[in-house]
This record gives sequence, C-alpha cells and structure tokens, in this order.
Amino acid sequence: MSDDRPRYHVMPPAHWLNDPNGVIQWKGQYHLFYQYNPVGPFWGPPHWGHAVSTDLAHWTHLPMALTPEPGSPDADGCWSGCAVDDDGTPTLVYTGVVRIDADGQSVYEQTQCLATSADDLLTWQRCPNNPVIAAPPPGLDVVGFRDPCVWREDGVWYCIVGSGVRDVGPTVLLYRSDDLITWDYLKPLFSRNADAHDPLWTGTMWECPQFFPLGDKHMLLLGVANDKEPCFYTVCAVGSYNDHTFTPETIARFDLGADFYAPIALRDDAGRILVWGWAREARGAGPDGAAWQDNAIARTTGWAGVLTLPRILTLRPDGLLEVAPAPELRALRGAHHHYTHVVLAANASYLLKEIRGDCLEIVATIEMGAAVSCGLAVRCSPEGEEQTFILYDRTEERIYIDRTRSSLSPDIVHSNDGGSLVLDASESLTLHIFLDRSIVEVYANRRVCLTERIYPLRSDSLGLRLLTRGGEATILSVDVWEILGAWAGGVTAGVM
Ligand code: DQQ
Repeated sequence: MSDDRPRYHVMPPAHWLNDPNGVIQWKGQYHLFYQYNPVGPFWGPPHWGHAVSTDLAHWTHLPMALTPEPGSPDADGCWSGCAVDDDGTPTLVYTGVVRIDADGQSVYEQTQCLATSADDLLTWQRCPNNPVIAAPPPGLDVVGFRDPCVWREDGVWYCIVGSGVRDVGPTVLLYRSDDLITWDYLKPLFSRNADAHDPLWTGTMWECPQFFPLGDKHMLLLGVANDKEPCFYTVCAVGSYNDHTFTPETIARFDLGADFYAPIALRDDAGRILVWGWAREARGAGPDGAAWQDNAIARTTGWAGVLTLPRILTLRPDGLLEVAPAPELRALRGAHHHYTHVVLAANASYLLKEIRGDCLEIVATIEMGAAVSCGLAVRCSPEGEEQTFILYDRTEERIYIDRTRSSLSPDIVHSNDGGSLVLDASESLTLHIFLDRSIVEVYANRRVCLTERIYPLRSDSLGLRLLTRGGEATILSVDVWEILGAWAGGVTAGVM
C-alpha cells in the first residue's frame, strides 16, 4: 500500500488543513498560517495553525495561533484572513463566525476581527473592539461576508471582503480605515455576474480575495464559490487600479488543475509576489468528489489537506503572466539524474529506468517535432496499471493532467483537467513538475500551473515515463531530482 502523505509540502503534523492564511515575512522569517481543525481529519471549527521558515523550503511547526473563543465573535471559528505590519505590531485580520441554528439549518454569522501579537507572532491577543466590521453594508442581501484582505495605501488602510449578493452575483466589498479598528464601507471593488453562457463561470460568491500590484497593473485573485454546489477553482483578474476603482482587462483561471483553491499572496521583503493555495483531498470522497469534508479514508490516515508550494508571479513586458516556483525550493534537491537528446518515436513510451520515486522534481524540455501530444507519466506501476499523465496536445492547444488511470482505487476522483496553452510554432514545451506522493504541481512554460491530487494504490507505482503520441518528438533535456523532506526533525516534529 502506498503512503500518500506529502513530505515537502506544508501541512500540520496531523488532522485537517484548509486555506492558507495570514502569510507575512517578519524579521526575515516567513510565517504561514492555515485553517486547521485540531480535533480530527475533517472540517470543523477552524483554528489557525502556524508554520515558520527562513528559506521557504524548510518549515517548522509553531503553536497554534488562534483558537475560537467561547462567547466572542469567533466562538465557532476563526475563518480565513490576512496578516499586516501595523507600524511594528503584527496584526491578523480574520473572519470570526458564530453558528446560529434555526429551522433545522445552521447559518454562520460572519464578522471581521483583529488580533495582535507582542511576542513576534507566537501568541495573539484579540482586539477588545472585535468585531471591527460587525455586519455587511446595510441594504445588501449577501450570501457571505468573509476573508478580509488588507493593504496600506498612502497611509490609509484598505480592506476587501469576499461576498456575493443574493440573486445578483459575486462581489468584493471595499472598506477604508485610519487605524484598522474603525472601518467605512466605500463600494464594491469588483463584481461580475457571469451567466450560464459565459465560458468562465465565476460563482455566486468569492472567497479569499487577494489584491496586490503586479508590474504596472493590479491583480485580483478570487476563490470561486457556489452556494448551491461545491466549485473550488481560482480565477485571476489583471487590470488597472486608479482612484480605488479596479478595471479588469483580463480574467482567467489561475490554475488549470482541479485542486488549487483559497489563494493567499505575499509581497516579500525582496518585492516578489508569492502565492500559496490549498489542495484539498480527492480521495475517499467517491468518484464525484462528494464528502470531501469528512470521509473514512481521511479518518483512517489521520490527515487531510495540504498547501501548495510558493509560486512567484510576475507580469512580463508583453502583458502575459509569468508563474515560476520559488527558487529557494532548490534547497530540497537530493540525487540528480540528467538526460539529453532522447528521440521518441511516434506513440512511444520511454521509461527512465534509473528513477523510482514519489517525491521528485522534474524539468523536461521537449521539441514537439511531428508529435500531436507529448509529456510525461508519473507514479507509473511497472505494467502501467497505474499512471498519471501530464500531456500537452498541440492540436487542441491544451495542457492537462489525466488522472483517469492514476489509481486502481474506485474511491477517488478520476478526471482529466486542463486548459489552454498556446505555444508559438518554434516554441518547445517545458514542463516543471513537483511530485510529492499525492500532490502534483505542474508549471508549463512558466505560463500556467496545474495542481492535482493523486492516490496510486500500489507501492511500486514509482516509475517515470516520457511519452509521445501521433509522431516523433525530441526530448531536449530532462533533469530529475529526488526531493528531501521539508520538516525540521521529520514530518511529525513540532508543537501544536
Ligand atoms: N474556508 C474558510 C472561509 C473561506 C473558505 C473557512 C474557503 O473563511 O471562505 O474554513 O475555503
């Protein structure tokens, strides 16, 4: 039986994780918080877990940062939010929830709260004025009101809160404040009502909005939520921001896989924009992904949920978004294998015999030649009963992860997910892949990313293959590194 637990992605020692929260660089160290249920591997009243790193690659667990406080506005959960530096005082701005049970239904009353730390982020004290935003703007019938994202602009604090107006559409609401405590509602920063014919449906509400300058533009990252059925994808809008008005010029999927959600962004001390997301489990939930919040497999293994690796965003001079893994991740590289100039015949599959592994970093550059599609298969069993394909189809101009044969287990999501990637006629395909047991993150030509969860059953599903379909291709180079664990003292180290 294969061990699915990732070794170099951020996750708690045990139990449940969802959204990344409050990422901040403080005195040089990267602090990453996350939605955490310390009771078990299922969603429950969220606490804030906490991990710290000096290099973005190696992490140490720290004590829990926030615990729901009975009788307070976060009595039933400290939901998602952000961290800011308030002139030397680390401050968390988050959604507190109180559960109200009425007519056989539970509703979570959502307000925005503050907590500050006087000991370099180790312990947190709630603001006596909580909640600092006690209700949605009067007159708006909202389907949600959560996940504040705060920034400072010309000496004034601004905050957006994820929301959606009932029967109208998703929106982010913009506030201003001089002191983080008293907030005035300004207007919606952005709303979008996509109908069923829109090729990019953007939900009924937005969760975890992130707003930041990128090059000479601004980017708005949005978790697409649907109050009728789970949705779980992330979109990004890029546009101009003047006089507190955001005018998007493009809007697209941020990650073309099925498992990147609830983004959080950080501008670090070096001025880079780093983004993390939550990759939920796709196991034990049935082939359609239902029961993702609580299921027998998670209860057996004792853990659920993992954060993605930090990805760096830049806007290229031609306006295209560039996305690359943080270079610090190279510190995790172990044994290295290098191949050059492998010519693959049409419809060939070439096993890299020296490599057996489920924790790998792979960089492959492929000259597509006459091939219609080509790429790699990871976590291949010797006879191919299990394998996960990462392929580019030149005819369809589509990059995708095909996990229809990832696992012999019927109790996981078997899907083929991807999206558009248009290569110039002379452009080769470069796939940069991070495989960490049950999570695969793919960067294709530094333009798009795909994140997916996979669960091979067989302990010998460790092979790596190069593939081509429909014509000959040349693999110009392949570099493969075995990747080492990221946790000081091993995965179970740390204090919670
Ligand atoms: N998860 C949090 C919410 C957020 C959602 C609760 C997104 O604050 O909207 O755990 O996954």
